[in-house]
Amino acid sequence: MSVDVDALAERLDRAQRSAAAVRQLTATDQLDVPTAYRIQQRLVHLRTGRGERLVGLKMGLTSQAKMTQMGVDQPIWGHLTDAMDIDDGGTVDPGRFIHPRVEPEVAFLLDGGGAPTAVAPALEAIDSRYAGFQFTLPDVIADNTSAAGFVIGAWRPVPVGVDNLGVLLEVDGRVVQTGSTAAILGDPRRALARGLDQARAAGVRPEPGWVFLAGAATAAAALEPGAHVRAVVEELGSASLRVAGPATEGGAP
Ligand code: OOG
Ligand code: MG
Repeated sequence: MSVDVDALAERLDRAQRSAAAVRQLTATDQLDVPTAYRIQQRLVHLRTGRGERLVGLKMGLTSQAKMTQMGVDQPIWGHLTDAMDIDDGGTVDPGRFIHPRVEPEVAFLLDGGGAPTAVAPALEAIDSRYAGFQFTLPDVIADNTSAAGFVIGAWRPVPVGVDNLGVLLEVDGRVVQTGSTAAILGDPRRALARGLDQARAAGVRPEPGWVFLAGAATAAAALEPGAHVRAVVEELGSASLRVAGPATEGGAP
């Protein structure tokens, strides 16, 4: 299989930077999973080459709800950089995204060995670089698992069990998704173990202070201009963000 890994990574990188969707890579190139991860590595390398810093890893498609929503049936892993970091309660500019969605997550804080030292409720903004938010397994792996932004709530010590905590996703104060952390491969810590195994096999070593997103427990919701979004995880608390909207643009009330 002869694939121009650099050219495909550059295409996805341009799509992200210009917030303009592209066709699925698999529309023109035959990609297997290992090649797709090589494209992702190259894509992340382009970002770090511009000064972005790696700050963590993520799992995706670790719940049945997400696999069903996206029509892809295998967990995947990706990279988080500091450019994706959104303050808890912060406001994001929708102009940086193509067709963003948001989902509730559980985040772990890692020590150098990859062991979790703390846990937090989190939100992930995902934004497929593919038209129609549609992709095959190799496409979404190459696209760094649609990673676009993340919000981490307050860290707290990891409780004995994080495997059966209720999860809510609220948009403008209305609950739009409900679930349980049990939906994340049975236990978010399993997603952590699986993600770290896969990352290490690819030569990625977690650094102390890295964040790990275990994957959404529920389907994602559209992230609309002006929206206020909150994830609530039982026992852990909440994380929120606001999208700048037409009502607040240009300093209007
Ligand atoms: C792929 C990323 C999935 C999750 O938590 O399941 C993901 C996508 O749905 O675009 O981040
Ligand atoms: Mg996610």
